[in-house]
Amino acid sequence: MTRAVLSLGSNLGDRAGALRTAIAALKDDGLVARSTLYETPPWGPVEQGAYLNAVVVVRGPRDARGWLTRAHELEQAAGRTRDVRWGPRTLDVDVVTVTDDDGTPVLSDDPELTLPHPRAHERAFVLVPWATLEPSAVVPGRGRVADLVAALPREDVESVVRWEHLH
Ligand code: PH2
Ligand code: MG
Ligand code: MG
Repeated sequence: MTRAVLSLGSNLGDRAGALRTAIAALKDDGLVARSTLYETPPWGPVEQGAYLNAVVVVRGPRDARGWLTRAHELEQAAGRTRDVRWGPRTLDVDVVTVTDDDGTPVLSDDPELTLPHPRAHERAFVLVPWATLEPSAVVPGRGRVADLVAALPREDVESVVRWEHLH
């Protein structure tokens, strides 16, 4: 068994519907915890609309590669087409960390599945929702989630706004 942290994002079409459908589907995969939905400004070089983001924790019999396969299945089910890097998408599911049952982090420098996710430790749209679920979780080589949030620029943290309770 492994435990995985997944980051979900959408900024095209029915954003909340895409996230909720994916989270519901993950109940069959050992969903342990899910954050609420957050609205977040688009990060990166591409001009695009605001995202809804969420983070989930799952635990199940898959290995790291198996979680990536599951992530891609969920993206496909949401009608994802692979287009511009960092561009708008109906659903993006990224594997952030994977941990063995004895607590050993899975590390990978495979370009198709880098673990831990190479940018998660500096993205408020991952860290802020994650910190609500497991603030003491560690991004291997980077530190505790709560400490990583505390190290972010304040405007980054404030730009990640709880969305679900408003809708
Ligand atoms: N994902 C990206 C690019 N930029 N910005 C936000 N706010 N949230 C995302 O999930 C996101 C992004 C590429 O995967
Ligand atoms: Mg992504
Ligand atoms: Mg992705």
